[in-house]
Amino acid sequence: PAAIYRKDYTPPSHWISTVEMGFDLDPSATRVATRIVFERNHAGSDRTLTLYGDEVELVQLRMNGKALAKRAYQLEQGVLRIPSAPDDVVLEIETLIRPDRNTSLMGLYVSNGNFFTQCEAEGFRKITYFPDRPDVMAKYKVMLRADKRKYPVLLSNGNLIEQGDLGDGRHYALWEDPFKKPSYLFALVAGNLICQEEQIKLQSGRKALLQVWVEEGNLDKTQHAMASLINSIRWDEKRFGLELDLDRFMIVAVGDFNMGAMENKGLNIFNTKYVLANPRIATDVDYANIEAVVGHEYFHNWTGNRVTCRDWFQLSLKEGLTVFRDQEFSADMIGTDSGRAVKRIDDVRVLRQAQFPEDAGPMAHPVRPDSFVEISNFYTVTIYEKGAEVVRMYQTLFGRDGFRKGMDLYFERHDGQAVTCDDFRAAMADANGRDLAQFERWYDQAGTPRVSVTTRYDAGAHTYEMTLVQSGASTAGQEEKRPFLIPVSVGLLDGKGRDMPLSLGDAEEQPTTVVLELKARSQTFLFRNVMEKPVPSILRNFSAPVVLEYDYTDAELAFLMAHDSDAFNRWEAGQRLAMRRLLALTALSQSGDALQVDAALAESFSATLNDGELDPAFRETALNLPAETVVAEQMDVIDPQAIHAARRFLRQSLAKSLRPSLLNAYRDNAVNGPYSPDAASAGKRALRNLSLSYLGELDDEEIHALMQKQYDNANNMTDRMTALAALANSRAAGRAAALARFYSDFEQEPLVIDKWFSLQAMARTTDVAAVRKLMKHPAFSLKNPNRARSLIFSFCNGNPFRFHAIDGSGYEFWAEQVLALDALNPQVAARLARSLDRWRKYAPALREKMHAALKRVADSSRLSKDVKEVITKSLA
Ligand code: HT7
Ligand code: ZN
Repeated sequence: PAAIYRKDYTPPSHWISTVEMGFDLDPSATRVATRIVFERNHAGSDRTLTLYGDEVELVQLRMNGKALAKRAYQLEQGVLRIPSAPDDVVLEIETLIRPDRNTSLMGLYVSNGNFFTQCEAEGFRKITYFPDRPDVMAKYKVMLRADKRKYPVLLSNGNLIEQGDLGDGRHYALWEDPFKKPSYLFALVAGNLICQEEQIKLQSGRKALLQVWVEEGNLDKTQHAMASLINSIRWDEKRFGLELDLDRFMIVAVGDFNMGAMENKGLNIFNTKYVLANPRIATDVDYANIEAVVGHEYFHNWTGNRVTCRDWFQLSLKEGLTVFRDQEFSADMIGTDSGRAVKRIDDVRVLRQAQFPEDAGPMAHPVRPDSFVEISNFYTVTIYEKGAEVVRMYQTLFGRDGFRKGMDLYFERHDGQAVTCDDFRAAMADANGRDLAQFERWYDQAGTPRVSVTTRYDAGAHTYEMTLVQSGASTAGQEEKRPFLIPVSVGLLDGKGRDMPLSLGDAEEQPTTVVLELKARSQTFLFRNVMEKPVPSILRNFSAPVVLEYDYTDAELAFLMAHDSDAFNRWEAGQRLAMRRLLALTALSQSGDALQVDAALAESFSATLNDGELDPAFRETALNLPAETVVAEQMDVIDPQAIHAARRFLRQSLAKSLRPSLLNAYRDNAVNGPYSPDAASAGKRALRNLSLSYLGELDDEEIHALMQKQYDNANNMTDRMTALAALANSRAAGRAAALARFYSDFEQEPLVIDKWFSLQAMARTTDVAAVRKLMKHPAFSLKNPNRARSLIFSFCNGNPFRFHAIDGSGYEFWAEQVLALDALNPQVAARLARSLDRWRKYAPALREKMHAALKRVADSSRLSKDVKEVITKSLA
């Protein structure tokens, strides 16, 4: 399949003023009548009207009132072209589709007997022929007709204008969206659903109706999503002055969904995973994720819907910005400084665990890609998470107020438009009176930059020199990287661990943190009046998405871990220390030498664990060792077995030496009373459960009893799941019984059964044979993305020790599943196809077997373009 290039963008030949659609909903034969009013775009390059269709049967096509003769248009490979179209065109199109056979979950499909749509990025063309591109915006009026008994609820975007009976057991609903939107924001839902609703008063005094729609039986799980929606609305009013522009805002939950959720105008459609929660079924992390995703989709109403993307290369314009907004929202909802830091750490963890490897692998692409084959493959951690870091850097450079000014100008200039990342950057630059030309490179250049720092203290002159050198590794198609503008936030600690007041340049103020702007490849900054040799705290709060290299001694890291006022760097110091030990242990494991660890790390960890001044949530995150996949990225040649052995050994050693403290932390952090997912309670549970998980490494009877007791007495899913995971990874006698009991207790809760599969898929004892056995379980289905992710993805991505079995059985399994999934759902298959991205970095014996598995997939004659793009790039 051919690639599409950003440089080839041309404006559309025609704009659209209105779209009217009529749906006769039937699972096996849905008729869609569409009337589109076009007007010529005089800036367009030619007069050829171009519409796209995908697996739709074209029943009728009329132009300006007359049936269009076959010779008046061309229909080739899903592209319908009407050459020399008049300036004013009214097209009437009738299509026929089969939602019940739609397993791709794009366009109109059926899930558990109800109808749902997913149109981003290019799903609308699976409903009708249309100029399905984001810069063509239009007002929609939509008539839905369906059997009233089976589909009592009929929803679409905007306002409900009219509804009634049709007299033949069918009924109708007419919806009108007052706002112009691109086709990717179109949505309809029809089915047997019920809702929780609330009326709220907006900042301006206007009223809005909020609804959360779910299947019957789930109404006891909508409270948290509703509360999160209200909090999101309030937050956007307060932080950005942005108000809900509709009278009605709906969220609908669906069990079959390719991603997390979708921001369709006024009718957000969500994966059930990000809506349904109550203490019985949801963990603290689920509660936090629901809040973040509800916020994310709501925030898209302005950053994505009111101002949208000109073309899909600009995807990060809405996604990076909206992730940044949801990160800030979640941090503000926690409220405390320490809570904010833990949230920041969690976000950076995701970036390092998923985005850094992507940026160093065969799918590396800039935040604004230059080309793609299949746009669905570009909903990546680079577009989302690195994109959010790029947006965050504006805030780091200009402060919250400067950032807000930039946002205000962006909306003032572009409300109702489809624009580019350049437009966003221009608004930030102009609002703050800055030239941000160099900043464009963050959008254009792939790869994670490295910043190497050296320092020199002059005791006589009381000066401290800090030299920063940036470099970027080459990525596919980009050999040489030009220097970025990198904000590097820095503090200096004195011998007692206090922040020094900083004198830099001619500035009179003496802040304790400064943001150095690194623009050249190499730059030296001079701090004056530095009365003693400091310990530098560099890249505070992770001020830029870079790898920082500084030659800290172990003692300096332990010092920063104990004293840095910047909580992020305090955590970072501990991670660096732990990473050093893990890499050394991995090397020992590879050479067959006895594994040993010195007492220093245990001492630092013990100090953190026992420091009652520190928030439990922070202590938990500080004591969590870098993940095996993060360690892997630090190695030239990845050896998953050695990494696993090293990490396990370190966890066991820490558990042995910290046993009494871990038991104390376990006891002291019990949360009594009814369950609440608030950050303080969740933090205590997190530390308590981390303690249990460390203690679990000891695998002795006393600890088995502790796990079992926690499992038996848990009043919430966080504690229950942690106890079950600990049991599943142990030799405890109650292991099998607990797994069986969990299943029978939650058989009726699909989201909990997903957890049950996932926990087993990631257990140390689960090999490929065990996964194959679990696939035969009656509750398993490849068709449901959540279920496929819970077992297959969890194994391939979350159990590196077993997935990378030296006999290559994991890779054979992977190839089989990619092919099986591809026949059902190419998008989900393409995600799984990414699991072998980094094959070239592995030890030769594994690498060859991975290559064979990749070839096996590549050689299949029926690959979707989604999977083909991933595999082709991996093998290139
Ligand atoms: N903007 C939404 C993207 C999305 C999507 C993309 C491809 C295929 C299915 C999809 N479902 C949702 C999600 C978001 O970022 O809010
Ligand atoms: Zn989004």
